[in-house]
Amino acid sequence: MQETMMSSQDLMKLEDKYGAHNYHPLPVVLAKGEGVYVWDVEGKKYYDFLSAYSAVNQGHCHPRIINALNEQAVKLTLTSRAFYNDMLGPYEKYVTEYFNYDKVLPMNTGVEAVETALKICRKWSYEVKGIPTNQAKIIFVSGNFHGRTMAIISGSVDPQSTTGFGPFLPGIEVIPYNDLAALKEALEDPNVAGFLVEPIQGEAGVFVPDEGYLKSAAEMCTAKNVLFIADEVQTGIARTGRLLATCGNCDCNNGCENRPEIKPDILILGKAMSGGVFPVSAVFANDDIMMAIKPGEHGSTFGGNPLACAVAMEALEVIKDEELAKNAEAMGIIFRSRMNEMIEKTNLATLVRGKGLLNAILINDTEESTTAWDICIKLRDNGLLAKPTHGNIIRFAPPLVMNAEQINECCDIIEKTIIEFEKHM
Ligand code: IF1
Repeated sequence: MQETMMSSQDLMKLEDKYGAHNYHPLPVVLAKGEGVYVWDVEGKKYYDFLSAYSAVNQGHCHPRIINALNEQAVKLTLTSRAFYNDMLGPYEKYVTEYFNYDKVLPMNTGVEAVETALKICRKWSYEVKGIPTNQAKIIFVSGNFHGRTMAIISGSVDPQSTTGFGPFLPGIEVIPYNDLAALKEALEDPNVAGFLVEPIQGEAGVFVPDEGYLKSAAEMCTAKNVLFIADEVQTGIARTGRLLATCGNCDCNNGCENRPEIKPDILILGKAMSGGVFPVSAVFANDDIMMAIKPGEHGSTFGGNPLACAVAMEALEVIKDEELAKNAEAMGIIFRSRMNEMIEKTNLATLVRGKGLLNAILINDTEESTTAWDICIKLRDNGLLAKPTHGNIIRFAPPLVMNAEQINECCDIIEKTIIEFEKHM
């Protein structure tokens, strides 16, 4: 196809005319990515501080991952699961050892993996726990984001996710996040099968729960024979400064300094499983749970395809070889320290929070204001791309390959932009 020479404006018009209006992107049109950088069609260079919502943890177009993609792409890309292939078994062995589970059910997108986890949980609850058929309940927490499908939005409390899409899936109960008393009460119901939670709530605005919340929640679930289901689609794969935000007993030698806290009964991963090169997601569980799913009861055309297997194994090797969990931890400490220094100099930013390189700052204005958005437009002009989550919260999540010099330069850009912005308010 002829190399496009269209301008950003022309390309935005094409999307407006021919594409569904299900997004409101920041007005910038990207054409190239490499490591922590992206370039727009006019050739302007930016730091990427969104990483495609933590899918590009290894950096844009990581050469090793692209090479794995290219090598496999000319051999065999897709067989469906109607037949075996020479990549899936080795991949399944690799990732189950990497994350320390008996089995994996390979899918493609994050929401498919969350749906898969809910189905495994329900099936286990009828066949193993003994909940009466069609009575299983799964607990979600308020402020969650697990994707956009009908079952998943049935557990959402965000009007933007739910308005106009009912009726919703029964058997879902929503309790407050970071509230052990609420969980304790909910777990009194003998028909509860599972508890689904993000270790840090990304979309809600990078909400880090109280120290000990996850561990206590997992213990309470175990005591009631309820499955603790961790959605690490966004927090996993080294993003929060350790391999997993729940840091299961993985003994994965991934350079994790932190001792294991909890091991989810069901672990959900996506996004950076492939380094942003190909849709790869996965659901992990031990045999006593995973074997509740029998042949023909669940699957996907592309789930576990040879291309996904090749890309994901290399993407996870990169995480280990480049010690990206450790780097995310170290760069995150610099970032939050610099943001706290900035907060001293401005009334416009009031708080920085996060773990590793999943952080956010609170803008001192109402949720309804456009201030956070307007600041992101100025950040774009100054060569850094970020986007507000809800209203007045800006998420900052660069690729984990960022070094100290780059993170400091980015903090300079953020500080300069916010202080300049405040002067002209
Ligand atoms: C969009 C949000 C982030 C996720 C967690 C499952 C999924 C996601 C914790 C589903 C996906 C993406 C979806 C993407 C924007 C982004 C997002 F703003 F939507 F909420 F990151 F916070 N669990 N999050 O964060 O994975 O099916 O998308 O692969 O919808 O624009 P998916």
